[in-house]
Amino acid sequence: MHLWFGPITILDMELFSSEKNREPIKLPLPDAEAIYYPSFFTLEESALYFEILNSKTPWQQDDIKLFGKTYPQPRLTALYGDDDKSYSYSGIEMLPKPFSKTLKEIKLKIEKVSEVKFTTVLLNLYRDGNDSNGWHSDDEKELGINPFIASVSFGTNRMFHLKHKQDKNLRYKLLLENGSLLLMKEATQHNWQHQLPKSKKIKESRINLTFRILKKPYN
Ligand SMILES: O=C(O)CCC(=O)C(=O)O
Ligand SMILES: [Mn+2]
Repeated sequence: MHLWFGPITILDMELFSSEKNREPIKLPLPDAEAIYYPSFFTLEESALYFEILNSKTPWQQDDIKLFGKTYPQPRLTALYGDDDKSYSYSGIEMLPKPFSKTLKEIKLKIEKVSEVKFTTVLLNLYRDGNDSNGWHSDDEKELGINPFIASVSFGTNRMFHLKHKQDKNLRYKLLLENGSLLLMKEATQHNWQHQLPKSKKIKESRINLTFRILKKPYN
């Protein structure tokens, strides 16, 4: 499964999907622990959840600051949590809304396989291939030392890139499919960054949910 491009190793996870391997896959990332469940939700569940979340979420578009200039974030977001503590990332402070019935249902299903309880979920709506999420780690101090992130995808498939922070030759690509779940735990956020790049070809929307655990006490 390794494709060699000069000194850079790229693991093309599209190959896994085209082989119709629907079993969970432990990603072969050094210094990380990440497990991908290609069909965690059925097609029917995924279509229903996409429809409800797309139409019922109070989506917002915040501004981000890059090199002193302000830009609208290239996607829409919403935050839900089990209390009213704010969550800050990339200079944006968000106040959570209480979990909806749909989000509670999804959270319970994810918690069964994750064996942890999540406190918070950040929703991203990528309206089409012009929307994106730049290189970052989910390593805000509120998430503690080894953050446990459960990332759910509904809607159109999008590529997800990972790069090692120290070893610049280690880069991986994974196709995040409709109805999939990606668990990232242990030192993944410490050693790796991820991004969801733009793609000119994509005209359809995708909704992503990243379940997180906010540690208490936080300030
Ligand atoms: O949309 C995705 O798959 C990635 C989302 C993400 O990295 C984030 O919200 O922190
Ligand atoms: Mn992230």
